[in-house]
Amino acid sequence: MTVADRAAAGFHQVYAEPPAGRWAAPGRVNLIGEHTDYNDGFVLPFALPLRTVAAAAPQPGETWTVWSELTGETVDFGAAEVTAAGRVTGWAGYVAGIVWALREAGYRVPGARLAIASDVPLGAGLSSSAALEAAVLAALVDLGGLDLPAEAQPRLAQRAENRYVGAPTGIMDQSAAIRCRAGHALFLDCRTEQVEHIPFDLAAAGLAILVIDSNAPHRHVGGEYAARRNSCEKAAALLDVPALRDVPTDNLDDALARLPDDETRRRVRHVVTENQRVYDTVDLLRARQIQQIGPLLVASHTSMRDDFAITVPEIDTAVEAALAAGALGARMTGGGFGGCVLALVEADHSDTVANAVTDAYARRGFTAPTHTTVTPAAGATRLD
Ligand code: GAF
Repeated sequence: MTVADRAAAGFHQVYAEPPAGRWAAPGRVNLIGEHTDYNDGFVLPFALPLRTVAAAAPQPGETWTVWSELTGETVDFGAAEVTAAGRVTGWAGYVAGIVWALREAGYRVPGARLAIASDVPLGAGLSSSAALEAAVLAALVDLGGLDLPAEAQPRLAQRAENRYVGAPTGIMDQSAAIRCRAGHALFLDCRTEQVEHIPFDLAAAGLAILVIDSNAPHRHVGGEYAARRNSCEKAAALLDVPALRDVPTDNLDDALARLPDDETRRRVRHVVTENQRVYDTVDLLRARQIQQIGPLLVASHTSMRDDFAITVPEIDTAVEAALAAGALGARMTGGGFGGCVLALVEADHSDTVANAVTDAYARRGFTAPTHTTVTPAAGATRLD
C-alpha cells in the first residue's frame, strides 16, 4: 500500500468514514549549507520522494483528534492544550504545535480529525518532523479556507517547532517541506526567505545522489544543536553583527582575530565558509556543472567534522568509504550527530559506492547502514 493509501485506510478504520482530503509533505536532504539557516544564511535543500500524508476531515468545535500509523495511537486535544505551548508532547506535539501557531497568528483553526502515515524515517536527519508539520498545516489551511500563502507557512511551522515543541531549529526544513519544486534544489536566503529554484537534473548529467543512513544512534542531538546555535549567536554579538551571515568571507580573518577562543573561531569559520560554499554550489548548478560540486561537498564535510564538530565516527566512515570508492563528493546532511550522508555518484556507480560503505561498516563493527538513491521531489501538496 502506498503511504497515501495507508493514511486513507487508517482514517477509515479509526473514524469509520472517508477523509475529506489528503495532503502530503516530503522529507528533505540538504545538498549543502549546514547550520547556516539560524545564522540568517543560505541553504540548498531538495525534497525527497519520501512523504508524510495527512488524511483529514473537519470535526465540530475546537477539538482535534489525530491518529498515527507509527504508534497506532489516537491523541485528542482541545482549546486548552493549544492556548499554551508544550501541553501536548511526543509526536502529536507537532500537530498541536501547528494548531497553536495558527491560532496565535490569529487564524480560526477548524476542528479536525487526522490520520497520519509516513515514509520518512524517524531520527534519520531527513526532517520527518517538518514533513509532519507541513502536511498538517496544508490540511488545516485548506479545511479552514485560511488565507495563509505557501511563502508564509514555513515561518509559522518553524514557530510551532521552536515554541510549542521547544526545538530551537532554523527555517530550512519547513521551507524545504513546503516550498521545494520537483527537479530543483531550493536556494533559500534564510533572512529574507527569498527562494530561487535551481534546476538539479541529475539523470541528464548521468549522476545520482545516494543517501546513506548511518543508522548511528543519535547522540545528544538536542543539547549539542542548541549549544552550536548558542555559540554562533554569542559570536555574532561579539562581532557586533546581527547574525554570522553578516561576516563577509573576505573579512573572515579579521573577524576571527577578534574572537576570544579557538572553539568560537572554528564555529564561526564553519558558518562563514559554508555560506560561501552554498553560493559556489549554486553557481556551478546554474552553469549545469553538477559533477563539479563534489569538492565543495567534501569541503563542507571537513568543515562540519573539524570546525563545527557535529559528525560521529559512523558518519565520517561513510564519507571516507564513499569517496575512496569513487564518489565525486560526499558529506553529512542535516543537523548532525548521526543521521545521513549524501554522496554524489556516477549513476552506474551507486551500488559500488553503497557496497563499499557497507563493507567499511562491517570492518569497524558498526550496525549496517541503509541506502537509497533519490531525485528532487515537490513540496507540500493536496493529493485529493
Ligand atoms: C536541523 C534543523 F532543523 C535545521 O533548521 C538546520 O539547522 C539543520 O539541522 C542543520 O543545517 O535539520
